[in-house]
Amino acid sequence: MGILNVTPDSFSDGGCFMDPARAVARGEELAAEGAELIDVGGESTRPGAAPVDEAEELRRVIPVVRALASRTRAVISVDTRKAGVARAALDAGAGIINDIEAHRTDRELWKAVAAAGAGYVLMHMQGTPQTMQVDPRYDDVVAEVGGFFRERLRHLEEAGVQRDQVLLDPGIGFGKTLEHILALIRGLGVISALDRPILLGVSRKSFIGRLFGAEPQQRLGASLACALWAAGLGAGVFRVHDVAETVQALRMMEILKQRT
Ligand code: 9MG
Repeated sequence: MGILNVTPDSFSDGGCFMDPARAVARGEELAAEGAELIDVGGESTRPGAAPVDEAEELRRVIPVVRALASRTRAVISVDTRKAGVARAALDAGAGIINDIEAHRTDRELWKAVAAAGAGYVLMHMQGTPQTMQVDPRYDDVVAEVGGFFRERLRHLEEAGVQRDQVLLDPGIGFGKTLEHILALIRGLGVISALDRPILLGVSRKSFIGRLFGAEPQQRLGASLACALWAAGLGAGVFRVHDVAETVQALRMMEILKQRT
C-alpha cells in the first residue's frame, strides 16, 4: 500500500502533492513501483495535526481518487474519519476505507462501507490525533489491542460490515510509546490469530527516528526490517512511502522461503 498524502502538513510528504495533477502522477508512480493499493489521505493524522473540514477534505481527495481509480489497476484506499468523505470516495471508485478512528461514536461511516461492500481498515488508536501521544498507557498493549479488535469486529458485523471486509491494523504511533510499539510489532502473532489480514504502518515513523536519531528520509532500513519481521508473523499489507524497495525486500524473502 503506497502512501499518497494530499495534505500540506503530513510528516514525510506534507505539501508535496497538493496539486491534483502531481498527486495523480505520484499515485501512478506508486502503482508502477508495485503498489497494489494506494492510500489517499486529505487530513494529516500526525500527533497534534489541525483538523480539516469536510468540504476541504472532499476538495483535496475526490478528484485524485477518481483519476487514480480510472488510470491505475491499484485498489484505491481512502484514509478518512468522515462518513461524507467515505461515501463520496466510494462513489468515485475507492475500494477501501482506512478508518484510523475505528468509528467509535458515529455509525454512518460503517453504513457507507457496508452499503458499498468495500474493504475496511480497522485501526487501533488510543485517544485522538490531538491527544494520543500525551502519556499513553496500557497494562498489556498486545492483549488490549487484540481485545479491541475482537469487540470492534462484533460491532462492525452488527452494522453490516462482514469480517471478510476487514483488515486489522495495530496503529503504530497512534497513542503508543516506543515500548508499546516494539511490543506490538514483536507480538503481531497474537493479532494474526484473529484470522484477518494485518496491515502495518511503520514507514519512516518517528519511533525509528527516536531509536536511531534519523530524519524521515533516512528511516528506510528500519522500515524494511519491520516489514520483513511483520511479514514473518503474518502481516500481509504494508503502508509505505518507499514502494519499490519494500516490494523488492518482500519478494526476496519469498524467494528465500521457496528454497527451504
Ligand atoms: C493514515 N495513517 C497514518 N499512519 C497509519 C497507519 O499506521 N495505519 C493506517 N491504517 N493508517 C495510517
